[in-house]
Amino acid sequence: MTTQKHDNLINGQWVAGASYAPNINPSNLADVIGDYAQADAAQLDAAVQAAQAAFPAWSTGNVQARADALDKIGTEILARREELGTLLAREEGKTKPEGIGEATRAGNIFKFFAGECLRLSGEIVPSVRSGVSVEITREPVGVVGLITPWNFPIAIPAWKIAPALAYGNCVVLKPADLVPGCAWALAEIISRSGIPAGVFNLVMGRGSVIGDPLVNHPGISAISFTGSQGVGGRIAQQCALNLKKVQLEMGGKNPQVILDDADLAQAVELSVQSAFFSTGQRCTASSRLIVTDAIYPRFLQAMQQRMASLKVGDALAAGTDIGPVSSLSQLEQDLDYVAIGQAEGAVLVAGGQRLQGSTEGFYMAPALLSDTSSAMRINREEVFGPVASIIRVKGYEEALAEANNTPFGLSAGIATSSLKYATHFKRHSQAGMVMVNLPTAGVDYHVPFGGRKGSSYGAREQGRYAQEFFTTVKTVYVGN
Ligand code: UN1
Repeated sequence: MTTQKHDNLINGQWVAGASYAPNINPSNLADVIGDYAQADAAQLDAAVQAAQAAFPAWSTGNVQARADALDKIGTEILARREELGTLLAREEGKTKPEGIGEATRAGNIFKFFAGECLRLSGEIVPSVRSGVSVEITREPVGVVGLITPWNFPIAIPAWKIAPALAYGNCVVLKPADLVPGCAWALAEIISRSGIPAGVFNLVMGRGSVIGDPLVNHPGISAISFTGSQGVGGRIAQQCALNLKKVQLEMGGKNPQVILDDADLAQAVELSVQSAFFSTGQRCTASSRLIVTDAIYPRFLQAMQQRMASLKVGDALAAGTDIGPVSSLSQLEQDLDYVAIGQAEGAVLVAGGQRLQGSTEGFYMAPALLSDTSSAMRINREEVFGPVASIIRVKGYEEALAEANNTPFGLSAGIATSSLKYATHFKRHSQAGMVMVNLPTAGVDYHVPFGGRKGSSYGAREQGRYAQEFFTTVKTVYVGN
């Protein structure tokens, strides 16, 4: 079988990789999507140099041209959302409707930042000295390195690339090795958008080969990373040593509180959606369901019933609720954590096994563990799969304490009909995003995204707040 070769984009040219790696469909391991270039450190260096050379003209260039290019990219993504969403489902394993939803989000992000090109503003303030005025402006940071994860193969590249370009930076994108297909498709769209050669560069390959050279390259001014806490911590150290700006979005162990006065059907639906849809592979997934005493038996039973009706299968098949896990190593990690939870004393009340599909793939029945406590590893470490645990509590105060009893702090949800508890939770949850009667996962694209504690480091992503990271402030004093 011959597969199409996909090259890196460096200085406006498609450049063959030092080697190629196959991109394999996790729903059907016999389906090879294509071969994708694997860059070496020399190619990475060429990409950074191209971006450096493009920076002076791009960063001071016409903002209408910038806005037009981003708008064109967004328009094409939206027009091709079905095709791109299908590619996404095929390479990552989320369902086709989820893939199309993500492609739509990516298109909308480019449209939003097309508008932001024209809205960047500063301040003019009086000086404390007579005859002097002060201007505060924002300027691009330089060449930014963007390192994106495998679980959102088009939305996360979009939400880093679009603000980077809108605010006048040049980009070197290193997408996750596991899912280069959507990043390549996005790069191909960008390459025809009118953006000058070298402003945007795609360098595919393994983190172990080009990750360190990217982070440590003297031509890179800032790194924006989404991925694991372990890798994020190392990147932060390297950036600190090199005095680079850094933004990290890492894991979550997000609580979903369910109070006695919650609407049961709604609580079950939002728990299933956050814990298991997208195969639980979201940093915003609800992995800890914190349930108060009186509703607990009804909630548990309704969850088991709802989970029994979930259809796990081929991501591209109509009617699939939950696609496969994205890789074998992730599937092994998910199954390991189910066993770790049970060894710690948790009771497996639904799913938790590998499933056979009609094709060979990484299928797993979503797992629910009951009788867990916050001290257990299953409640302290991010699993990143379709695995959730229940923590039973007496009432709201204990629920809030358990929700905050975690090294992470990305998203937190509460299901309640009480204005009093909802209001208290909004203020006292130690998370960057709080959801009232909504799933912890699935966020808007035009408002800040990010967390506290071990979940995030540096400035927020998304919306207008993205300018904190992708610009640097200049204070100008003008004498008369
Ligand atoms: C969402 O829940 O809509 O990697 C987005 C992640 C997050 C994105 C979640 N950065 O899962």
